[in-house]
Parts: sequence; C-alpha cells; structure tokens
Amino acid sequence: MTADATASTRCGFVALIGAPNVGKSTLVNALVGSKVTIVSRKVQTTRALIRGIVIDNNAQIILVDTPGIFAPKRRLDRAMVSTAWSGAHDADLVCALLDAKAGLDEEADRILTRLASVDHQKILVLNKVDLIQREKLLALAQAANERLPFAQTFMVSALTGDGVDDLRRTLGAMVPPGPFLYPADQMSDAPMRQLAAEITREKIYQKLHQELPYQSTVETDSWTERKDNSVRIEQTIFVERESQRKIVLGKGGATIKAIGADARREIAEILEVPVHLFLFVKVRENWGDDPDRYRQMGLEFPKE
Ligand SMILES: Nc1nc2c(ncn2[C@@H]2O[C@H](COP(=O)(O)OP(=O)(O)OP(=O)(O)O)[C@@H](O)[C@H]2O)c(=O)[nH]1
Ligand SMILES: [Mg+2]
Repeated sequence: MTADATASTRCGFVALIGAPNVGKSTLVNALVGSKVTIVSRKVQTTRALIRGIVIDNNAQIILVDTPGIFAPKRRLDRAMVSTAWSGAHDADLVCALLDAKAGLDEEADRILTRLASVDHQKILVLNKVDLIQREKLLALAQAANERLPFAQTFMVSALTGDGVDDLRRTLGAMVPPGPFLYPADQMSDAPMRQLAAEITREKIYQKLHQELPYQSTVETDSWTERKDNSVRIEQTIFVERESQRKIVLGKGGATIKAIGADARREIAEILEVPVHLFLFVKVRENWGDDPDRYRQMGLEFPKE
C-alpha cells in the first residue's frame, strides 16, 4: 500500500458492550451484513471476544462482540465478564448498548458506572427500538447521557436493520486513520472450525431449555476436506453430567439428530459445499473448571 492510500484510509476496533441479551451479537451481524457470531433468546450466549469486520467507504471497522456484563458468580462467568471489559479497554471506540425496552435498569446502571473509567470515546446505542415508542426513547437517551456523557447517541433495531447503516457510517468516520488490518473481503478473524462449533452451540440453545445450554460447550475435533469437495466435520459436545448427556441425545437420539441437522445446514450454507457433520456427546464433570476448555473458547482461565 502506498503512503497516500494509507493516509486516506481509516481502521479501528469498536467494542460493543452491554448487559446480557441486549442484542450485541445481533448488532455485530447486522453491521457486518453476515452471520459471524451466534445469537439466542437466552442470556449469556456469547462467551469470548468475537471480531466481525466490515468496510464502510474507506474505513475498516473491526467490531468486537463481547460477552454480556453481569454480576459474575461461577468461574466461567468471571472469565466472560473480565474478557468483556478487556475488550472495551483495548478498543478505539466503545459502543454501550442498552435494551430500549429494559431501559436504565440496575444492570445497565452498573455498566455505565464502570464505563466512566474507560478512556475511549463512547457511543450510546439504544437497541430494540422496534419494541417501544419514540417518546420513551428520547427520555431514555437523555437519562443515559446525564449518567455519562456520550459522544453520540443512536437508536437502532439490530433485528429490523433500522438505523444500522447510519451507525456504521458514523463508526467508519470515527475510527482513527490508518491502513486496513485485514484483507478487504474478510468478515471475521475466527477460524471456520470455531464458528462451526459456535453454530452447533447456538442450535443446542435453540432446542434445549433451562440451564442445560449453559452447562455445555462445543469443540470441533476434526475437519477434513474430501476429494468430492465436501467437508467432514467432527465435533464434541461436553456436558457436566450423564443426565445432561441423555437430554442432549434425546429419545432414540432424536434431539442430537435435530441439532446436527440444523447445524449442518447452516455450516454448509456458509461454506457453500456439502457438509457431513458428526456430533459426539461427552460427560466431563466440571468442565467449567478445566483450563483446556477455556483455551478452546479463547478465554483466560481465572485462577479462582
Ligand atoms: N425485537 C428485537 N429483538 C432483538 C433486537 N436485537 C436483538 N434482539 C433479540 O434479543 C435476543 C438476544 O440477542 P443477542 O444478540 O444474542 O444478545 P447479546 O447481547 O449478544 O447477548 P449475550 O451474548 O448473551 O450477552 C435475541 O432473541 C435477539 O433476536 C432488536 O433490535 N429488536
Ligand atoms: Mg452475544
């Protein structure tokens, strides 16, 4: 790249932070225009930092999806929350997301307090505007700005796409000047085998209820490209107890079969080649205390 081209481009990291379930991952996917990170109705879906990359004009915006911030109890919770804050500190800009319907609840308030000590420009994003009336939005925007002054405030619906183009344009204009850090056509820095494991985890979240999804994790064990252009993928779903293994398998293997079919379809769509997906379910008691599982997820293992 010539000096001139470098001078005219911009590139930077934008961290999206907020409470669980406010729609951070949905917004990252909407800004990128492609699925790079998984979404579910359940809280605490995202576990590690996931980067989605998009170009707007001459700016490359590297969006950092983070785990939802809440009061952590378990070791995995602590790892997720500390990862989220490190994502905020390491970025060039921070977008604080609020669920417009939930408003400035206790969780949001705690995040704003701590956000005050983050030394970057901050943008307020009120998400899920499709769920509430405009007048209430203005009051919420004002209340949040009184708590913490934001450089700008946006009102968007990550689900319908309302306001998303505007936000992308502004982020592009705000990231610092500099050369692109990724090839122009790259949408994520996560290896495909990691996204494939995440997609299977998303399908588990969709199919199963209660606490079970949270007590499972998925890893891609092998990935083989075959001569006929198809891919053979083997994944292991780790659960903590035999009873959970039975739930994931379902009667006569019906549940795991349905999870596998959904995941296979979506992975094949992204890869644009036929996929053969083989899922195994293993009991690993206390995998939540196993440093290897954290390494696989891309999380630091908290000492206690
Ligand atoms: N109505 C509506 N629903 C939305 C919107 N954005 C996200 N959602 C829904 O909110 C739920 C949570 O979305 P996620 O994107 O997984 O939320 P998150 O903030 O990444 O959650 P964690 O990863 O658990 O912290 C999903 O059911 C989404 O479909 C929106 O703009 N409007
Ligand atoms: Mg998420």
